[in-house]
Amino acid sequence: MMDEQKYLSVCPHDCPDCCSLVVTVKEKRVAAVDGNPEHPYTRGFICGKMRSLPERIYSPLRIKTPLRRTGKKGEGAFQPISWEEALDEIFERFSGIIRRSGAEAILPFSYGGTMGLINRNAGHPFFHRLGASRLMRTICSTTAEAGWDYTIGRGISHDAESMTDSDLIILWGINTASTNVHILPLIKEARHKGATLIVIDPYRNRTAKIADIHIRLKPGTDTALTLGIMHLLTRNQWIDKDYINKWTYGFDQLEKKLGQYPPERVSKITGVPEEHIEDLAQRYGHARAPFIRLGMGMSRQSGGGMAIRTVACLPAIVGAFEKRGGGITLMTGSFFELNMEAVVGESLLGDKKPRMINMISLGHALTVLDDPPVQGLFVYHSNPAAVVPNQGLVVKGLMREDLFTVVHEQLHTDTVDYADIVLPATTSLEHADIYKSYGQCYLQWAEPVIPPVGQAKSNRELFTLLAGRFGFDDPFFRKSQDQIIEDLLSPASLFREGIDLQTLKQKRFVRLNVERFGNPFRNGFFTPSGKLEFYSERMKQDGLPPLPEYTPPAEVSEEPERLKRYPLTLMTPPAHNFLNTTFSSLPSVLALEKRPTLLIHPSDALPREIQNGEEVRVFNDRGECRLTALVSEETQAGVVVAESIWRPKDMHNRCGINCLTSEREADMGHGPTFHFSLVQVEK
Ligand SMILES: Nc1nc2c(c(=O)[nH]1)N[C@H]1C(S)=C(S)[C@@H](COP(=O)(O)OP(=O)(O)OC[C@H]3O[C@@H](n4cnc5c(=O)[nH]c(N)nc54)[C@H](O)[C@@H]3O)O[C@H]1N2
Ligand SMILES: Nc1nc2c(c(=O)[nH]1)N[C@H]1C(S)=C(S)[C@@H](COP(=O)(O)OP(=O)(O)OC[C@H]3O[C@@H](n4cnc5c(=O)[nH]c(N)nc54)[C@H](O)[C@@H]3O)O[C@H]1N2
Ligand SMILES: [Mo]
Repeated sequence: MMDEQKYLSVCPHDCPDCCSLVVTVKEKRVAAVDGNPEHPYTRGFICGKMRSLPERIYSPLRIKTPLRRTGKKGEGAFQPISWEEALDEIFERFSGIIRRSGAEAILPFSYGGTMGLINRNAGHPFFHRLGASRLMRTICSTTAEAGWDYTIGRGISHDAESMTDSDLIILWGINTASTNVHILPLIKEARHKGATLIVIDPYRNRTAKIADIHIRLKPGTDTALTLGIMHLLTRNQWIDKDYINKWTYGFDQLEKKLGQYPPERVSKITGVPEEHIEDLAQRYGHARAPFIRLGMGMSRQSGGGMAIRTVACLPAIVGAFEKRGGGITLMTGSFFELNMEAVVGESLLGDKKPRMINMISLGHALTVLDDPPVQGLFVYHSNPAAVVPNQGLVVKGLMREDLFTVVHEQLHTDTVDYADIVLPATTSLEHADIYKSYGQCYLQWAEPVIPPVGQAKSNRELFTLLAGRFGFDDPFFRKSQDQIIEDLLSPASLFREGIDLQTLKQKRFVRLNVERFGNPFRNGFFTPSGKLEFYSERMKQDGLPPLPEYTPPAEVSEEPERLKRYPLTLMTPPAHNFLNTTFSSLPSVLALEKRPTLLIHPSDALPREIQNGEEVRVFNDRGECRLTALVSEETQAGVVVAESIWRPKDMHNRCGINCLTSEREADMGHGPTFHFSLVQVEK
């Protein structure tokens, strides 16, 4: 009989679902990965991407030994070296840089390859101790979090599982059918009981296709749409006065503003017909328990923080926060109440106050920044050559002969091509870790199910070795894995009551004590006033408008002339079969995703004589991409959509989609504006 065993694990990828996995191992090799049927949120199924994990683990692109560059930067030619040699070289080169220019000339760069708390953060203590420049990790959620925090006070949301009892579900700026599929069974359950599903999105994404109603607004106009809904709710008195009086702050000031947002004006701004705005307000105002699942989409706009904040205000107007099945979810991460210092090690900074560098400005940091210029770059679990905006500038920086670049990776990515030293990384099935989630309420633990492939080492092993090589003898670097977990779990927390190291290791997943249908704000909000803040004094202090207020997309308003050269708005939301760039090099996945495409409306294609299936040039001042046109009414006139992120090396001239996006920061939280770039399209 073939030796076949099943083990539990956890999906490590950057996705709110954080699935519990059942892994089949045959003769020490991973043969299959499935969803755990015992896990209430995973419900026995996983996305297609994760099914291809075995193909990824044993991919011919897998990095199995440390490597030293032999060819030119960007060529991707390397020769194997030993771990000893690699660590020695990193020590020598970094020490030289520190002697010449100080430790701030070294920049760590990491993001979301793994969500495991131990490995994700494993480099932080090392770089803090070194005194390296600090990376502001803004590329994904900080803008949304900032908008939410000003309004609600803390990253706590309703448990998404409670939407099964809602009669009106709104998926707002979120492509659930692709980006967080485990919401679908919850929606199905609610619809079975009669709920209506509304999707609010500039294009007809996979999720809009299964909705009852699709509201197709112009990108970056959610604040105006929401204020228009509020205008109608208050004008028609479809509001919950008692709730507003008891649990909100600044309603009078808000109400005065709402006069500026009648349906006629809102329709002009958003492109949504007046009768659709009226219908939306009517449904929201009359629903028994309306539930909003808010995504990241609108936060990737210049007014993204304000948009998130404004939508977060909406449930308070109708008192939806306290209705069973009603409410709103953005993120659930704060429920876990972990002591992140246990992994992050800020204490190791001591008196040092190294400069902060925003990751979305990596191009600028590598080419313009001075005093000192960045001379050492250490990339781990991220693929900056592909995922960071203004790719042209990023690559210019990575090509610098005087930049010493180390990349710790599982597969040979675009970023690896620019490395001086490459280090092999384990996958989640080869190392242990603890996982929280940003979309559900289960804490999970995973042990390795196979030995490391080749000479791969986990992030934690790598940085423990490096700390040793640099002679850092702080007790922090000698903590055992169990000690780290106990430290993480150390703060007293009602949500985590009864969850300790033993229960976690034994049960593998434990639900937090978050009441499934409860109102997490029943004792108030986490703002200075203890209420939901329509008016925010903190925003005023931070130089932002204290009340919800629409501002047009910055790329247009700052230079209206730009529209003449680049009349189309490009959005770059995630592709169904990729996870950022992870999985985008696997043959089976590429066969499904086919080719990099550009969705373009017939009214924009026609005057440009663009036929369906033709190659087009998409360009602006920052760069140019070649994509295959999909002429379709699934997008609106004036808006083109490139589902992303394809590997730049699979594209013309190695120009990935981020050749077109900008380093511009959104209004709050220093996050990117991936879904608004003005472009021109030509045959
Ligand atoms: N298949 C797949 N799943 C993923 C990922 C992936 O790459 N592929 N990435 C993962 C990661 S890291 C994240 S952060 C999440 C992100 O997943 P989501 O929260 O879904 O966020 P986005 O995909 O950025 O955008 C969602 C939708 O917002 C729309 N949108 C863009 N601009 C606006 C706007 O101004 N207003 C409104 N209302 N909508 C707008 C886009 O068209 C898109 O359909 O997904 C995770 N899951
Ligand atoms: N145009 C555009 N750009 C975007 C977005 C968009 O919507 N549009 N989305 C943005 C978002 S939301 C995000 S979160 C970022 C994501 O940006 P990244 O976090 O850079 O995501 P990935 O491209 O998936 O790259 C992660 C890499 O980590 C590696 N990896 C995985 N696990 C480990 C590990 O344990 N150790 C090490 N050393 N390596 C590991 C994987 O092989 C992979 O190459 O991209 C952003 N970029
Ligand atoms: Mo993300």
